[in-house]
Amino acid sequence: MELRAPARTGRGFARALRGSGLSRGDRVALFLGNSPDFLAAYLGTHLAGAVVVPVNTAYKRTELRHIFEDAGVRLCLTDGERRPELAGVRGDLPELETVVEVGEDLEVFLKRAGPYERELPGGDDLATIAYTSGTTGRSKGAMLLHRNLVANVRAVCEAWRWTPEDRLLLTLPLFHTHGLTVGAHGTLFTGASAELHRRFDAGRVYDALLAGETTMFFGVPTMYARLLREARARDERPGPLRLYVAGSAPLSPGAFAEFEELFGERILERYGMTETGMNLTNPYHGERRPGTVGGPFPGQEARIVGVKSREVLGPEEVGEIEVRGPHVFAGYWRRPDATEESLGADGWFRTGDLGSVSEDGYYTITGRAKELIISGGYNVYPREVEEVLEGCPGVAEVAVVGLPDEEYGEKVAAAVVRDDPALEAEAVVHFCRGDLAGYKRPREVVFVDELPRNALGKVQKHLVREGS
Ligand code: MLC
Ligand code: AMP
Repeated sequence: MELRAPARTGRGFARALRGSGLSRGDRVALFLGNSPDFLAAYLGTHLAGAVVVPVNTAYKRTELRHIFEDAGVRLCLTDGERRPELAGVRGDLPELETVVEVGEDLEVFLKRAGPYERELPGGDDLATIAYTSGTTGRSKGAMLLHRNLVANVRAVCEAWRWTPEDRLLLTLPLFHTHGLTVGAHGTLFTGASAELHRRFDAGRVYDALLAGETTMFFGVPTMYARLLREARARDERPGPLRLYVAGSAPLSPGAFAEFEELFGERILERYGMTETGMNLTNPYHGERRPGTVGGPFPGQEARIVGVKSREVLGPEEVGEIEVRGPHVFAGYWRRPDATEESLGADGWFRTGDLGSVSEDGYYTITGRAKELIISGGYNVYPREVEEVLEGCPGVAEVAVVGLPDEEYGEKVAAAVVRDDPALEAEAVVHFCRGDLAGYKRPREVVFVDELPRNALGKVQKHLVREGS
């Protein structure tokens, strides 16, 4: 699938939005797989001055209901695969006036062209509400302004020397930061090209790399693990690429070294998040140091502060990573409390990630201050899974933790106290089916007599992890 900036269709989508009575600031959800239609609708929504709400295609009805309700989505573009899931909650969403499915339905929609004057949104206008898992179990909408997105893509293109001659092999999902605001934005911003795949398939990616037209590949560590497996099984090796980038989860130094051995390339690891886009990067020229994420992108700042003291720490001291710059979001949608907790009046954003910085400016992420599981580059907040499992008949208490996993980095595991001795692990996993995306469902369920608690009654997750 060749990705060309779909200007005509983008404008067509903008006109159709206007024709449907949508105005500036209205929310439009994109709940569909990677495709040129996704990108056309994305650009068209922005051209119409409306706000994009990208939705993870694995989401089930509870997740969908929350996001659509919270964002007040008026129109959704979806595809045949996703439509039934959305149909299951449509009745609960009075604000959702229109659902358009790609294909014939979209063609009809595009004919509804309304008056459209070219009036681009301003830098301070809201561009996107990107939902990111929340500590309370409910995901929060990160408000990204047009100027945040522009600052981010400028910094990325400068740091990685992106040029119009580049051709990116883009297999990351477009509904998340990595695929969208790095992969797609960089391509469109520089006027480069991209080969867009519907989904990541290691064999297909390997073949595409062998074909020799790609200059860049971006992936999460799970994708690199699968590419390494593919390489081990094959004799032929891809020629040199200008740039391989890894991020969204930690890349192990072992994978970095094996990749260099088999592919002859040093992966550039970088660090980002939904609220900020890209924050830290290993250098394009210069040493790419395994196990680190390098230093701030151009025009940005980063620092390490004490978790309790909030004082700035020196080299090699572990604390919370804070970042500041024009890429940092404007706060959480309708959540001033959460915004205040994470975004200081001085502009420093508390990432919730722990790390340290070396004397020569390389940051290392050592852990998380927030209770977060990252499985294959997808974030899972234990509380969200616990809230669903607490409703499972036979479950008295539950604690969800992340355990190390070879393929996905971490996997979701649940320790369950049951009040029905006949309750089985499969039933617990099955119970989540309608409510949680597949990657959030526990891969492991252990039954325990009681959950370890401290004197205040709080579950001690590190003990749960050790016991699992
Ligand atoms: C899929 N499955 C997962 C999973 N992905 N399980 C655990 N963790 C995951 N990440 C499960 C599905 O639920 C399904 O199980 C089964 O695996 C097969 O589904 P699939 O769709 O065929 O999966 P697969 O193609 O194998 O997906 C693996 C993957 C994908 C690595 C290609 O997870 C992926 O695209 N990850 C990238 C996520 C990403 O873009 N993150 C960036 C966030 S932005 P079942 O039981 O349901 O049948 C960010 C900021 C930054 O973090 O810095 O970039
Ligand atoms: P998300 O909220 O989905 O945008 O995920 C952002 C989180 O992914 C960050 O807060 C980090 O915990 C994690 N992350 C991103 N890149 C890296 C990386 N290179 N190494 C370790 N963790 C990362």
